[in-house]
Amino acid sequence: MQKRTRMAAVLGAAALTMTALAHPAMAEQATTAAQQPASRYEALIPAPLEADAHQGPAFELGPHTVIRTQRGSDEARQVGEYLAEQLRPATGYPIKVTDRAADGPSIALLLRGAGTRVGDQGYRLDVNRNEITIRANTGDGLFAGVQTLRQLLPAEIAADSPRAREWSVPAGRVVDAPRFAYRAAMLDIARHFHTPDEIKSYIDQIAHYKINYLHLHLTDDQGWRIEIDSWPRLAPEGGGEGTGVDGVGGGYLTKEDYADLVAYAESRHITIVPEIDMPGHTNAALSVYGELNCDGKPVPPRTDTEVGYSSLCIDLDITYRFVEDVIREIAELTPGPYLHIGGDEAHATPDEDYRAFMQRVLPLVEKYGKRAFGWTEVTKAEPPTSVVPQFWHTNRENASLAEAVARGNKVIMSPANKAYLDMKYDENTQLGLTWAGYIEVKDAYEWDPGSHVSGVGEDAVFGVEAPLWSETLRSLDDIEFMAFPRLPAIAELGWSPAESHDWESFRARLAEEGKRWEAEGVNFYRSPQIDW
Ligand code: TNX
Repeated sequence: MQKRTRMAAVLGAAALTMTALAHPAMAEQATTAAQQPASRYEALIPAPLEADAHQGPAFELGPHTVIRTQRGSDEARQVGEYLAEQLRPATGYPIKVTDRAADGPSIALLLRGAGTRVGDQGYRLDVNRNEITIRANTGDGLFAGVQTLRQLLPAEIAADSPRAREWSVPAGRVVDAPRFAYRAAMLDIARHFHTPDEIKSYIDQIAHYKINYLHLHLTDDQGWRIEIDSWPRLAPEGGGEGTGVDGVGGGYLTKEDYADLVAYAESRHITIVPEIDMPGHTNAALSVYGELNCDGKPVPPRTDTEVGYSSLCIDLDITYRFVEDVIREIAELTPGPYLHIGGDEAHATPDEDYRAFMQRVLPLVEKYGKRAFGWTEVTKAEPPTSVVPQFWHTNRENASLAEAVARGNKVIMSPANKAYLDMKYDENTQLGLTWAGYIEVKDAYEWDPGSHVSGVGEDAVFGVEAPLWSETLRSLDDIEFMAFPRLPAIAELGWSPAESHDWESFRARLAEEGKRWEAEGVNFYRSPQIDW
């Protein structure tokens, strides 16, 4: 059977269900059977552009398997080393990486012959008995292909110690490329600090779903979490012990920590987008440096979860010296092209002041070589078209955003009632908030970024992002519980073709993915919507 596409699997499932209806005795068994993807090519998350399982023998990963990377390419070599690291613990095999011809069974990572269809982030993967070949035009594409390959292996490949079993990859082919170039997760390390190790672990997790940006929310009312040399008390005092929600979220990133995170993310083909939220959400800074307040006096630090009460002082010159220093230092530390300046919920800043502030600050981002992102409200300042508003509201109409799009701005889609990973799943969820409603897995999955907000069509979508705010989150376990399985839903909306969108298919694939999370020890929410 050459052409076993996902569509065929869906039709197959429908046929099975119809048979079950005709024979009630079969119903229970058939429902379970319909849940099983027909092959691992139909279990991929995010769903690829095209995938076919082929008849014929599988590739068997064995003790002599080597990874052969594009001769002379450091990038391919690094992806090869990464893949070897993923395969060694569970198999116990040495998995050598070489750029020479290999005589044994090999996994080839090549930067030629991929074709133009896969673009600069996609890949082509071919599996037969003798060889697995991933071809791409870039290292990013090879890395994406490697994530697919990890999912084609048995779930136990995610275990961290040797498992005695066979490691086969069924024969087949994938041709893949993303719907949107920007696919992100956001982590709030201001409300509760999360350590570099926790952030790295999250980076590893999100990379598996072909997320390619991590937005770090570095500053807020309850904490300032990044060292700034020209304002040296900001981080140690604004991010020290006793800061954070309920006073138990202290900690901050030194510049070395941040640079190390940037490099780690890069090794996972993820670009960091730093956010310094302003002019609201600034109580931490205002509590450390009295001179930033209109009356010159520091405000008391806050550890509650109120929003919208703080504002930088719009009329003071020192405000712009402060903002420029921070933007300059963050831009210098950040190789990625984007810098997020927040701008949300500035309820304590009158509209006219807000516009004046943004009109002075947006050019500073450009001055230091970065493209500015801002939350939806940034559109109130009628920003230049290079500025990317991030839609977070729950309403599907937003006049100011639609006007920005009409002027030419592109938009990041993260509607709070769909994409916010910090909303509770249901009334029984211990962690999380409820202001945007409960978000079960199906709610997170069932929306279309290309038509969600009126006036914001597919062409106006810059990308998709899943924010995780951490008012209620402390540990990595907490982060994982809220992110899985909803993060993969948002990742699929960012990567997979709109035509492939299918809840029944997605929930069946998630059930398979649950086995991987179990093997890996990921703390995920066992949603009753999924037949785990
Ligand atoms: C709203 S959405 C916020 C954050 C909160 C979040 C909690 C947005 C841009 N601002 O300050 O942490 O809700 O869900």
